[in-house]
This record gives sequence, structure tokens and C-alpha cells, in this order.
Amino acid sequence: MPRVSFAAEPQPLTVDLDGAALVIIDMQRDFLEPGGFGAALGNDVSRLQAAVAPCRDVLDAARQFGLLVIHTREGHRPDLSDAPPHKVQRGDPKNRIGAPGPMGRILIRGEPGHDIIPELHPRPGEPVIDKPGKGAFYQTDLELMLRNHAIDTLFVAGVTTEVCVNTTVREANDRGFRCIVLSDCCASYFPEFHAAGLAMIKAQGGIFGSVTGSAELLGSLAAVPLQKTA
Ligand code: C5J
Repeated sequence: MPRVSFAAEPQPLTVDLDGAALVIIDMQRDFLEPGGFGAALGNDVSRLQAAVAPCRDVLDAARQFGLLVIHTREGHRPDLSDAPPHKVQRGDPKNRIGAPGPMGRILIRGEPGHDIIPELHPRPGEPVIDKPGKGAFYQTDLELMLRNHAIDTLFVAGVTTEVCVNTTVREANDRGFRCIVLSDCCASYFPEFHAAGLAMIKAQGGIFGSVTGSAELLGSLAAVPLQKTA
């Protein structure tokens, strides 16, 4: 597979696509649609919609180039046995994890709200990591999967920038993976947290990773003579 070079912060990057995966974090109905967990916490879920179209463009390109695409979902078992009590007990009891909502029980595996939004729904064969925490490495087989595929670089997209994206990037960084966060493919309910979340990743010479935009990555891919697989 080809190598691509593109502008990024804090410095330009060259990536061997053979060793790269796209990880899409928690693009779930519970976070992006009215009636889910995000809304239950009082957030304006429409703020997350901006990331959907760029994310879809990158997902299409990743599929075309045969990149490993991994989706994650935050959520818990119906009996809440994997949900820490301090996480469950936060907030208004009628809007807590496990409470009934318009899209089923909030943040519970198998409920409609836990599913990934239709625009970004996984294709058969694309791994879906169900995670009980914010980080995608915590109590999951993500690291094993990446090592078995000889992946050392992650393009990271999803929501929310400062919570599950940042936590996952920090976990990945400590495990030796290079993270390239796609700024417009991520979003937050709080624009200032989105900006700060990205700033923290790329500060100090890229202390947790790099940041670029979907246009930069897609532009570099467009310049590659294609050995597309799909
Ligand atoms: C949150 C997430 N924000 N996926 N989860 O609770 O960022």
C-alpha cells in the first residue's frame, strides 16, 4: 500500500498506509441524536452533527484504500455489572445510564440508542469495539487487534473530542501508537473543549499526537495512484 504525506500540526507527516487504521470513536445515536445520553445530560446534540459528513468522507476513502476500519461504542451490559456505580449514579436519576429513554435504555448495549448512526454504520467485517469506559483500550481487545494487524498509526475520528477521543489518544500514545486526530471529524458539545482537546494533543511537539483535517488527508490520498480494494 502507498505512503501519503500531508500537512499536520505540529509538523507535516508521512504515513505508510499499510500500518495505519481508522478508528471512529462512539458515533452513536445516544451521543448524536435527541433523546440519548448526551441530550439527557443537557447537551445540545446538534453540535456533534458537524463531524458526520467529514467523517463519512474519510470512512469512504479508508474503505476504498482497504485500511483497517475500527468502530467503537461506549455502553454497558443490561445488568450494569460492567458499569462503575459512580458512573451510573451521576446526574438526574431519570436520565442515568440504564434509565429508559426514547431510544431505549440509555447507553445499554443492544438498545437502539447504543447503535452507531446510520451514516457511519459499520460494514460487515469491520470490527466494533464495545467499551465500558471512555478510552477504547480499557477492558477491550483493541490493542491485540491492532498488534495482530501490524498497525502502528491511528487516524482518529469521533466524539467527543475532549472525552472519549482524548482518552483513547492518550491510551494509544502510552502504548506506542502514533495518533493523527482528524480535527473536523471530531466534535464536542462545547466548542471551546473541542479546541482545547485538539490543542492538548498537538502541544509540546505533539505530546499525544498530531492533528490534521479531513481535507489534508483526503487530498494526499487523491494524489496516490490507486490500488483500491473495493
Ligand atoms: C462521553 C464520549 N462524552 N464518547 N462519551 O460521555 O465522549
